[in-house]
Amino acid sequence: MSGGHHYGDVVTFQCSSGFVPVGSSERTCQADQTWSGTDFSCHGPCPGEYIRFKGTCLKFSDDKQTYQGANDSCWERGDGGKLVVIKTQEMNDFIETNLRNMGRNDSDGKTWIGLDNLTDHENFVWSDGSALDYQNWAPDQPSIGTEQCVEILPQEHYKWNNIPCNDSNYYICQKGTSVGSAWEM
Ligand SMILES: [Ca+2]
Repeated sequence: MSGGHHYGDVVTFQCSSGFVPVGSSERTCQADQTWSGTDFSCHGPCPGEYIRFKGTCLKFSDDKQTYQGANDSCWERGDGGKLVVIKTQEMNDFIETNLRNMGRNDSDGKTWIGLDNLTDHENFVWSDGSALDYQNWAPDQPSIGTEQCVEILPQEHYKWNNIPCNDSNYYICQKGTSVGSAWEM
């Protein structure tokens, strides 16, 4: 445990003005020498049409594109964004809620996520290069064959399906934010 803290010590954190706190602002040194709660960090504002999810920013497209077109759109018009990487059930639920609120609740609302096997033909890999750990496939997916890109199916309880990459879908871009200092009080 850093900083010479002892069992029972409590530390509180805060962010500089203009930065958004993520994680536990109060953490207690526990008997096993770990801190309670989750890592605390401070994040800058989300740009333009992006909305915040924890320490990251998401943008739900208004238009439909091929998988490659969606990638290009996130990068160029999103000023360096990528197709979304979904690592937790909590993030998957957040995306589902937003799609529902936008009325994307049937097969017209199919939405690309940043998952494909275009580079590694054996495995689906996220757009940030990370491996597929959390998964939310629809029944019998991913199907075998040439369906190399992954979409959310609103009509299948928002679960995932691999599909040919030249289909035209809505898409979700993701950007990180600037990270500010967390001040220990
Ligand atoms: Ca499929």
